[in-house]
Amino acid sequence: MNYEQLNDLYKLPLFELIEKSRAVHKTNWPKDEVQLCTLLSIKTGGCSEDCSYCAQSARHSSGIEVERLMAKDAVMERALQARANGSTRFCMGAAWRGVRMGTQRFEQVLDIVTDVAKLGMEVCVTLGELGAEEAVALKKAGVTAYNHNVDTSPEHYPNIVTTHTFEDRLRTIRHAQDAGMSVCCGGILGLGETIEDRLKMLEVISNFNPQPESIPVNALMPMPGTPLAENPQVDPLDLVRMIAVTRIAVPKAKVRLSAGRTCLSEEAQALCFYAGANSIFYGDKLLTAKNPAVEKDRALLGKLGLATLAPQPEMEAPACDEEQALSPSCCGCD
Ligand code: SAM
Ligand code: DTB
Ligand code: SF4
Repeated sequence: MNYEQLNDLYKLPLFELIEKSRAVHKTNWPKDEVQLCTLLSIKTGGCSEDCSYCAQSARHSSGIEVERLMAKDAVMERALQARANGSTRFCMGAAWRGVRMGTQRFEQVLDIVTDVAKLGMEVCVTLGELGAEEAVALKKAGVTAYNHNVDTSPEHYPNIVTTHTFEDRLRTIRHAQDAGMSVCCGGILGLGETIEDRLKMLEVISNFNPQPESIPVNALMPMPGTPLAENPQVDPLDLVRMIAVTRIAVPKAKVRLSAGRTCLSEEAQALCFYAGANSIFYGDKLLTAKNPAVEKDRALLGKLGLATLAPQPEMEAPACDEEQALSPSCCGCD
């Protein structure tokens, strides 16, 4: 969808917008299930990049403890725990600018992925920039999806990050798709962007060909010591609107209600699910920040009568849409 179409949807009275997104949701996700994903930071802090929202950048004084790449046994223990708790997707994050073939740390990550992939959960990794070769190696090791967010509009991106570009992000996403991995790509609300920026970000994401398999919608968790530490909380109803428009623009994606749930009431989260969110991060911790307790989330899903989505570790990545590839609004992929 293009910006004008997204903006026309966004401007609708809220109930009218939600009625539309609900209808799209019901057609594509008739069972009202929620995917549970557990996150683990396998390498924390000390990152060379200057993303102004992130506690893990070495350029900010967030006070988090820098940790080396975790040993495989320790990761396996956490993955088994996640599976026992009912998670169907295990997402491993590393605070790196990127990874390179032939380095010891990348070999170590491939070894970890190979073993985690045997546990029957979907495996997602987010390791920063990837080249074509690295993407192929990750796919071969058993990665289901690669998470790499565009985070905001192309126009606002340089106000948020200066050590890499929006184009760099797109290149990595292209490499992940070319290697046959599903792509998990979304953004953050609350970075001082306008509504126009949010919709321009969604325009880019919805024009990926193939469209992403999942879209995390994060609400900024202002981290002490980062340049955005004093940013105000995102209005929960703006989050609901954004989720509804995302559901309509990318009907088959899992729309993940991601960072920031600790500041959302149960009622606001319920409205997000009703508008089209069908995935959450599950477990008391995100990468460095807090997430609602597992018991609290279980109780919430129980109260709403929402079932959980079964894992599909062998699922095919979404296919390229030939018609979209020929249309003028296509992002230029070939
Ligand atoms: N280094 C990798 C990268 O940049 O893609 C992976 C880790 S990075 C922490 C993954 C995503 O987490 C970011 O793209 C951003 O969307 C989200 N994120 C990071 N810090 C956040 C915060 N304080 N609040 C909300 N979302 C955040
Ligand atoms: C995503 O979009 N959100 C997750 C996951 N992908 C890697 C990360 C959220 C991080 C929140 C801040 C923190 O824990 O430091
Ligand atoms: Fe590093 Fe990723 Fe954080 Fe940016 S978002 S500072 S690349 S860990």
